[in-house]
Amino acid sequence: MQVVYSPRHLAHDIDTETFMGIAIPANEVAERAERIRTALEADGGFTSMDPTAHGEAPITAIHDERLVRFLEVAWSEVRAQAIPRAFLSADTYPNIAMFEGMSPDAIERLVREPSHVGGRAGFWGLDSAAPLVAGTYDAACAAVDVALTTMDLVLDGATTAYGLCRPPGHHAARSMYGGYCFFNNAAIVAHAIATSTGERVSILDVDYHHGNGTQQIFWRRGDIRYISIHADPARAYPYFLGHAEETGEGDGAGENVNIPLRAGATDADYLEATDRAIEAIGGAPGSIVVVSLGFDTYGLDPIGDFALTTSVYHEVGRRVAALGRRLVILQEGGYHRPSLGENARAWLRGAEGRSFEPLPVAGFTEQGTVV
Ligand code: Q9C
Ligand code: ZN
Repeated sequence: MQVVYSPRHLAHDIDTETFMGIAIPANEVAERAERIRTALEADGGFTSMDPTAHGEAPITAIHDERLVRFLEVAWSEVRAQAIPRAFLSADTYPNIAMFEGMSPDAIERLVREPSHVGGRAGFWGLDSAAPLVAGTYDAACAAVDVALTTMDLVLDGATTAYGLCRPPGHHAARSMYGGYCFFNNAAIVAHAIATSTGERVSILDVDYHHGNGTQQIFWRRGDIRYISIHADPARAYPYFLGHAEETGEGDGAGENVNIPLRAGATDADYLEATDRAIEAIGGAPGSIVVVSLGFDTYGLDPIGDFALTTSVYHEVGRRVAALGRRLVILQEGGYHRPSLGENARAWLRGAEGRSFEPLPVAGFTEQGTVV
């Protein structure tokens, strides 16, 4: 399988995020992508290539151009406004209750983007967990190029291809970044496929978290079906979207399929959910599926609460590929660094119908014992 990778992700050089008012060690770090790259190289069955530049048009086809401009200048504004921080995190977010009683028209006329960069980050941001640094914009643009180059491989005839996107994308909505995501790599690709082929496209999101951004972007669209398996938002980020009752509206009615799972979900629970998701994909025409691939469903993930093992990723990859559709597979989350490479190898080998034999990882076994 071809793997698309760019070292430009290293520019999004993060070591701290904010969580409920305090600074904690960052989860979404460069080591994640490097672990996966190294494991796929060691496998021998994967060929790595650089992305090609696709320009800004595919991004602004999905995102508000003003969000793109904010992300482009945010770090220089932090410096220009002499804000003494190692990364940008918002001051104030516009909670919808702030505007209660105002008409949509009044909100549209009167509420505006502030000039203070802490206010601007609140205007465009979802949460304080997406630290923005000097190289974030360039890395986010590179992740989109990685995703679109992976798409090109599949449009040119590959059955499967994998884009090692970093930063991830599925929490980014049309006019919002957040949840470690800046541009929605999978949504940009799904839209580009639908536009260039005229076919319907399905997105299968198997990250632990609900992809609120992808759901928002395609909520009213009949040409792109979004199917997500994730932690119930009652207990997990992004908290306010991801319920089973969210099924889409207008042309998109019935095209949004959310499958929330309980804490402690096992391999068996996950395979059952996978079969439901596969059935939902099979119910829509089209020959290409975009996979938002996350490994924060793993039992040892520091921010998830599922109990999955490496072997189930092989089986999920196998079942998804058995649909007989071509797969554009894009990396989203997954924060237990020692297991990321093996979990990616397992999933991708499954998707190619190949067997999976675990390779040793220094200092780590699946049970968590240091050897
Ligand atoms: N204690 C993705 O997996 N909340 N994003 C973190 C940490 C934000 C996850 C809380 C989680 C965002 C792409
Ligand atoms: Zn996630």
